Amino acid sequence: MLNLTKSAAAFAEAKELMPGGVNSPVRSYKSVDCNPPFIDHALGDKIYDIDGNEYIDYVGSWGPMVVGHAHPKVVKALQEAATRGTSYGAPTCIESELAKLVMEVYPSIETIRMVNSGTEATMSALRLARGYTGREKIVKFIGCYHGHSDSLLVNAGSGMATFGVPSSPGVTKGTAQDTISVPYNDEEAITKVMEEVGDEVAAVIVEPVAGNMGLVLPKQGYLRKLRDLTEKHGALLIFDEVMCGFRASLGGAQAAYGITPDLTCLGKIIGGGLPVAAYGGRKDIMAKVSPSGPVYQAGTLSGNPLAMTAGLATLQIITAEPEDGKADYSRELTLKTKKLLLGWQEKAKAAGVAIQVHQAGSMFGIFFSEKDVLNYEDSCNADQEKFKVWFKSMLEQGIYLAPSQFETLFMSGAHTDEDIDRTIAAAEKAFAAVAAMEK
Ligand code: HOZ
Repeated sequence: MLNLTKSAAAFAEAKELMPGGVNSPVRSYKSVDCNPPFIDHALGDKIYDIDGNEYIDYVGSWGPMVVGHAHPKVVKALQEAATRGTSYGAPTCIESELAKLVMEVYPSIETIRMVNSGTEATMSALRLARGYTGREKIVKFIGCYHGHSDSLLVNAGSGMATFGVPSSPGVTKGTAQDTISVPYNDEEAITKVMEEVGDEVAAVIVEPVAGNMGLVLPKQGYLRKLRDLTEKHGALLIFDEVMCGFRASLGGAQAAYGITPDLTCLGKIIGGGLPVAAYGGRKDIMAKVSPSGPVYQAGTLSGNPLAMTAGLATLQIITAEPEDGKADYSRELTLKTKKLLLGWQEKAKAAGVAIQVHQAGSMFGIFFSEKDVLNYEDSCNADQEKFKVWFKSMLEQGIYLAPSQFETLFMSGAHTDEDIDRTIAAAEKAFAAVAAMEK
């Protein structure tokens, strides 16, 4: 039995200090009815709690830790950078270095603005889309989560789905009425909306690979349809690749599916574990951003030298030319992920438990469902009680997963074949626990 005595005491104290004891809701483990391990440190593929338990980590700080925790190259670069001061609020060369590298990997980004979080990136991209088009409405997809700015907290996924409150109190009717939500992967629904009000729509924003209703992949041709419809109606297409950027493929979903959005939002990996996000895209649109143009957006810690350093060091590792005969970084992660999911499928089948697994490069997810999951409704219909039992069994066995079926799991370069074998073996026991629920 996992000993979480110290974590439980730390959580009790934190609950007196912070709402629900946490600074971001899903971390509270409320949805899986147990106390969260309080983390002491993390290294490579592993994360360690204050009770001394070691886990193989597939949360990876919810995505950023693509090269594993405390990678020596990232740590060294950060140590050196810290000795030169931690914030200047003034331009630096490293901002341009990171910008250039991101733009090489994302050719659709012709101009970029660095910000501090995915929320800031999507919020700013929407303001820009409205400023550029002179229109007010935006279209988003049910179960997609784009951070917590008011316009986007309507029918949202992630913690909103986990806690069953997909639209938040505090968002004014005026704001909500400019946000139109449409089911994901439903060509007919989006076509109808665009036919009705397309000329008032500033932007269609989408997670091209949806990661916040669990991992849900776009149907073939769906992203092309969004591109065609937005072009037809003069609306901008915004890809929120905060989660799937550098993951669905090195060049994100836009490279994997061959669709060029007008604007892209990036986050997570771009900061290598420090708070960085960015929005960017077509030059003529980005030219509207202050001080080039009138659309205002600013930030004291934007382009922070430590954050830029961690992002640059991380991107340099994942974009490096592979050594002779080796697959490139992203490909390696994809192959490892595939191996893990094949193992899970095999063990689930042997236990007689129906699951659906999804993969996009190094992102992956599991649903306890007989039928495939294509949208938020399907995701809600998956068996969350089974997920809970499975999750707890995995945690007991030292496998650290996101505590909600509405989140995504991530592979890193630090995960080993041994980790994958251990995780498959743990899943076998966890599926047996799920099977036992039915007896
Ligand atoms: N809910 C976010 C991920 N989809 C962030 C979770 C966290 O950092 O607690």
